[in-house]
Amino acid sequence: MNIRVIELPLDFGANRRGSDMGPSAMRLAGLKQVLTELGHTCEESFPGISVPAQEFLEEGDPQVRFLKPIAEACTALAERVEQAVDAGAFPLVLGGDHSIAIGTLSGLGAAYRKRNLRWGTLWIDAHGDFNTPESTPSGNIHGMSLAIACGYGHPDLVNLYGKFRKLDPANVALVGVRDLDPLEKVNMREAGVTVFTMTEVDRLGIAETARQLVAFFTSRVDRLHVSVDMDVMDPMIAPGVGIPLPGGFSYREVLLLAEELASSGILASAELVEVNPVLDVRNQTARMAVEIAGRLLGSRVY
Ligand code: DIR
Ligand code: MN
Ligand code: MN
Ligand code: MN
Repeated sequence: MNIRVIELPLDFGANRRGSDMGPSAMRLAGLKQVLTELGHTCEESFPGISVPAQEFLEEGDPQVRFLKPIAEACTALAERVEQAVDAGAFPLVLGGDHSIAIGTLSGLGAAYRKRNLRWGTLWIDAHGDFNTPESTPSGNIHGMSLAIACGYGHPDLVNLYGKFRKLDPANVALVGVRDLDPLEKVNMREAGVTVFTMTEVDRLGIAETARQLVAFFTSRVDRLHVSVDMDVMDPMIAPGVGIPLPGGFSYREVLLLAEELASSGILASAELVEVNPVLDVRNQTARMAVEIAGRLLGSRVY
């Protein structure tokens, strides 16, 4: 496969700074080597997307902090993601905080719409990222990105890269969820997304959860995108994230899930976000992210 790595070093969407260094940390953790050893060709999207320094920007509306620079960067990302799909490549997007998914999902939405393909997204995250400017307790856009792609939120972001709904919430599943805001839950129920909370994962076990997720997507879409927020992991393994939350995926659980998704036959793009080297211990969160990418792209023990 030809994998196109697209980096967006942007950390305006969250409160804690430093996830802008995520792409560099994942490169350092050997991403390119892992992918090429699997037999893939690996190209970088060049030139990279440049992001202004946060210190010199106005925060703007406190309910949608840094709306303007995030919209600009996400528009540039959407173009690159669409071009990658057009070129027949597998877009692998590296963040950055999770607000960058607005760009990724917009680019995918545009690319699949013109091909008349059904597509879905698996959101692997401790959070729902389903807030709107009305429901958000923080004003942080990384807590809104999935809602935006499904058509709920600030019009400048919902209509970014075209006035159409980028992603059908009926084709969205979340897994690993263990922290939702009160009104965010209401938004999610209204939209009708499918949720596997961490409690559900505990009940079913990871093998059955993965089986049900693969069945969900293969029965309804032609193409699957996977968005991995590293805070889904247990902080023991991945401490380098903005909001470490106890009770996350174990090392083995996430790799099994990634392998099963890879075997689904419909996985067509992926995204790794919220790696924060400033908060990390010896780059282990980036190394975990690279292992996940490897399994998603075909790495197997035997
Ligand atoms: C919280 C935290 N739900 C918010 N969200 C996220 O600010 O909207 N943390 N996404 O990673
Ligand atoms: Mn997230
Ligand atoms: Mn986040
Ligand atoms: Mn999260």
